[in-house]
Amino acid sequence: MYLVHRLREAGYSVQGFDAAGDVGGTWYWNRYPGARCDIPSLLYSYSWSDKLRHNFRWSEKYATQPEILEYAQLVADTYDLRPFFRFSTRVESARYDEANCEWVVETDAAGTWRGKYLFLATGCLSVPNEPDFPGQDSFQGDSYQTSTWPHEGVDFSGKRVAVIGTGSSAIQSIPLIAEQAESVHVFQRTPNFSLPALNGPIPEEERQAFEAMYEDYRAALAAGEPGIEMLPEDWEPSDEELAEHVKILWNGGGLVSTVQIPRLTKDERINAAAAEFVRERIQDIVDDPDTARRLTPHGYPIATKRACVDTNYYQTYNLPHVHLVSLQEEPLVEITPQGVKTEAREYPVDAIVYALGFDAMTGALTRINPVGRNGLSLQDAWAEGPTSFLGTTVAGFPNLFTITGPFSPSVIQNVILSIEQHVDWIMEVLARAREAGSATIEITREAQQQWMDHAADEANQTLFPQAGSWYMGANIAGKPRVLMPYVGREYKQKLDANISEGFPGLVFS
Ligand code: NA7
Repeated sequence: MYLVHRLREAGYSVQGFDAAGDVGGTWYWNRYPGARCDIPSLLYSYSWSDKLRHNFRWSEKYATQPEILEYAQLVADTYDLRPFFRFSTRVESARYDEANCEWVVETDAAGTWRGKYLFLATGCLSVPNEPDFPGQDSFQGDSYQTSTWPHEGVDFSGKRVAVIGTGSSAIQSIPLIAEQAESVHVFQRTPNFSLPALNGPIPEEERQAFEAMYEDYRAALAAGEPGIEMLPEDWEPSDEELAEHVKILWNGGGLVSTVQIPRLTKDERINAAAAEFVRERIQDIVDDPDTARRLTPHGYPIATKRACVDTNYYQTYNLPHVHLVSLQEEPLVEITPQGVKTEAREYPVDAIVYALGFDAMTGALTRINPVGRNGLSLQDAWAEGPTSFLGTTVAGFPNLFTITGPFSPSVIQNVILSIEQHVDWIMEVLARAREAGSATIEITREAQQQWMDHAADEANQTLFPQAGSWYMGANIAGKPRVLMPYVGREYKQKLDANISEGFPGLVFS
């Protein structure tokens, strides 16, 4: 929406397509009970519009899906953006017409379109990891996916429910499903670290304090700084100081991440202390020692799979009708007409909730599979793993830009911020092309390789590669293993330098 707004302001004609029935992206689709953002809502807002800021009042520290959707709708209404989109329209393919320097886009519901530029703003977590269990079609009860939840909601009252998966979506929804259901069986493949959200209404003084520092906050973001108070990167706490710091964060409902704990995903000692603290809390909270043991994550550093933020997740396992099944101890064999069968036994249920995650960061791009110069498709270009320059453009694909593409920090930082950074950079690039009268804009393979080498360098200084996470593409069979988010610290500075140095690496012709 921000891109369309900027393009229109700059006098371009623009046509948007979205498979969804309305604006909202992730917040349009993910309507499962408990769906929330795990970035504080005051920060999860566009910074480019004071009008929006003044016209919307976030009610809680972490916003619910309905409230974020409402915000997205307000953006569309305020800037009258809907007329620029064709909704319920899926882009099926895109091909670069070299002779005319244009992209040709085929849709399922709105025919074929041509445009000089193609922007893929298709989201990082938008293609569901579809369930593919033997026998699943034979199941006689109701099946749901968290990522494509029925708009009318689901009533689980009196139902025996199975939830498969224990990522963020499951961890948010299980406590609420358990409030309704007769019984819940959670099928867990890998235990996750989850941290208490301590969510609640935003206190008035906090709201005012944020307002008071807002201009400074924006200025900091514009300079590529975090805009919120942080410990210095070279913080070297003693073991005692570290333990105390982690405890304060936990008790204060602070999301444990590199924002609050410097070098959490780089320094083994710091990471181990934080991980151990959370493991101990799981033992404290969960009454049944065997359930606590199975819920306790081991074998990968904390925050190298995205840490979850929850309300009463571990506590829910103390309810007599909630049961944890470890698929490490009893692998899932099949879905039967009656329920879920593991190597140990069959669990009869009335409903199955699949919370299996997404083909993250690249899934939506490779499904459109744009075909660029010399007939090279994105799937072929990425056969060995994705590539990009700054996460915004790909060599061999002139005039194509990605918003929050691989090798940008989008899913590591606040994604709203990434979106703004990408759109702002793209608008600068387009202005330059317009000024020069260029028909094409294309990144060189050398510049792209330099960015990839730099991104790999940054990745290798972290603990992220130690986890089989969606960050690494490890959750999708056959997907190349590479850390897809850019984890360097000075991303905005790199975008700005590219602009101020006259777009090195980009060829305008
Ligand atoms: P996630 O975090 O990718 O979680 C998916 C869960 O589903 C995770 O526990 C997986 O186990 C599990 N999974 C996936 N495939 C299977 C199969 N075949 N069998 C059993 N279990 C399976 O997705 P979410 O939607 O919860 O959250 C995505 C992001 O949204 C989140 O990180 C936030 O950024 C917001 P695994 O760990 O792979 O063993």
